[in-house]
Amino acid sequence: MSAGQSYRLLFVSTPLGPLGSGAGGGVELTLLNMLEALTQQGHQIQVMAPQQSQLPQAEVIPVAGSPQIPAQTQVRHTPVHMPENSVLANMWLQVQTLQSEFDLIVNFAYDWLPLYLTPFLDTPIAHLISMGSLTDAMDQIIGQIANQFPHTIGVHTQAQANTFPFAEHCYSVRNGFNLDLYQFTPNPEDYLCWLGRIAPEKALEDAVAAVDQTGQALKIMGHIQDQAYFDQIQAQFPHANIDYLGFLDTTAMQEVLRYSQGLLVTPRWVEAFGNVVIEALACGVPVIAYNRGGPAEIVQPGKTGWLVEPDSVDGLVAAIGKLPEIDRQSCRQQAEQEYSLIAFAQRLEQWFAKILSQPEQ
Ligand code: HBI
Repeated sequence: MSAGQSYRLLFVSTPLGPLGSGAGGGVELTLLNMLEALTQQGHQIQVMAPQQSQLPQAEVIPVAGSPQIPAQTQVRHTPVHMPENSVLANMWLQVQTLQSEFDLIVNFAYDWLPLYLTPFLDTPIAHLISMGSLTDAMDQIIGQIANQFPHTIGVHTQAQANTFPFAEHCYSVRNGFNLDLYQFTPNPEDYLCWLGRIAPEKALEDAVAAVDQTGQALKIMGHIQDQAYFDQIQAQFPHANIDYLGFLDTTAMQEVLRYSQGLLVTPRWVEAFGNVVIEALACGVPVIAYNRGGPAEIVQPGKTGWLVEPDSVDGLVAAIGKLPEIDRQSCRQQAEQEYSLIAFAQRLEQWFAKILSQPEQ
């Protein structure tokens, strides 16, 4: 139990698909980590999510209906989509009925409707915005709620906030992980790792180009979102020593990651956070990252890894040569100090207290 207030919280999940299906991407892991972190602190949480959701330690309020279209598939001027029998609309109709049982509602959807409905509901809503700026319609409605309900727009990093015109109205809660799942490893083997969705915005080709020069092995894990893109990389670097291991669950993934000399993080776009960076640090694995987006706010150059000029393969090669200078214990320590579940819970409690201390609208 935290020293302060114990909250009754309603988590309203992403409408992309059932929890546990992977359809919700990174935000599923964030919801589970928040649920564990805040439950440990004594708060009472209920989760509302699309039917067939699986949740280990909490009951789910299941909701039927059609999923939303993933926002990443949209462009600046794409209009707001609402399918027939929308699960998102069905969820928020139920929220209206249940709202008086809770002190605060936490919205996990990157969608227009929950933001638009905020002034229509009595219970305050904390919106956890899980990606950077993607469309004009979302920017407009998030900005409107950010102005009308101060401190209610939560983000993971300042870099993510800076993609929005209302950056100064965003409240950064960073993220948090169950570090018990990651085993610190003092002595690495002779290979590097690359983790993530295999898609152009993740620029896997730069990591392959770097190890093609250094000669080290590169173990690759993650979901192949674009097979043609992956095939093209392998054709371009036929002699690179790469080993694709598939999409593994956390336990199996960290069993490979923990023995690597370092993790290469090569985003072409502004990563809102960069979960894989924390997962590496938690194993004691130094991180080499392009100096852009969320990863650039996490890696401490010379202490827990190296930041490289964005899109510079030569920069990656030079940093790989400097990995032995990093003390792997420092990497684990940074994860424990800043990204543990208890550190995350404290940031979340401060965020909620700030929202609930606002005068009634
Ligand atoms: N798209 N429409 C929509 N709604 C979401 O909640 C959503 C999304 N795309 C991706 C996504 N959520 C999460 O995978 C990321 O925010 C992490």
